Amino acid sequence: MLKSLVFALAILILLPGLSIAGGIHGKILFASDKKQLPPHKTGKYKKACGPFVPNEELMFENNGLANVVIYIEGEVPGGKPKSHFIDQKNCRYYPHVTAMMKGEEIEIRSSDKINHNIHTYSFENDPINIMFTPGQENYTQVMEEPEVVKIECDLHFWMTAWIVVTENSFYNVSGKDGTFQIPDVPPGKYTFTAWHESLGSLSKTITIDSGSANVDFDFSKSKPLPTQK
Ligand SMILES: [Cu+2]
Repeated sequence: MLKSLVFALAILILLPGLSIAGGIHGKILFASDKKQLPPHKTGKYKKACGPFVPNEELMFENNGLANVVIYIEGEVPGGKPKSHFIDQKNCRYYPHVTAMMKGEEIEIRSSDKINHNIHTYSFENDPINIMFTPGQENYTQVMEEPEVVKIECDLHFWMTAWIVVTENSFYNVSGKDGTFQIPDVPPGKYTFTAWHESLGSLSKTITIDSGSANVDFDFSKSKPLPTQK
């Protein structure tokens, strides 16, 4: 009885590890003497938004960099379609960075009781420029082409977000501590790119076999890019 219980527990503990077999996992490193960026002051909007809103352009902790999109370059068959949304909440766009595959839909929502605007700067995809009033219906758009798209709110200068549209379904965004995983990558040789909004891109060629591979990207020496739109 005890033996089978221990066995069952061991399986449960091992299962999360099994889920990334054939994929990659790793950490986006950012060892820097830079300080965290100070929050934005909301000025005349402080009643509706609170006095400060976090600056999400460069977020790191314990040498790990958040909000980095890691993806495979080129067409790769397989993977499952995913759903995506951006909410306008507490005078920020949440999430700040979205990765999605071409042909997938993004749903724009607003949870706030004040007006916002969602204005995309895109070249390959249809632009979005919509005013959101409280309680307004969600808006959904298919992102057809691979591209990095910046989003701004024309009413609140500090509100920015990014959508990275990829060519395949093998992507993810690094968490607060810089870690990420991309499960179930079919065996093959791939170029993996890690993209950050203010530090640019790093790429690595990696061969994936049936096991899982660890891949780290180090942005510690990357210089901030000129402001993009
Ligand atoms: Cu706004």
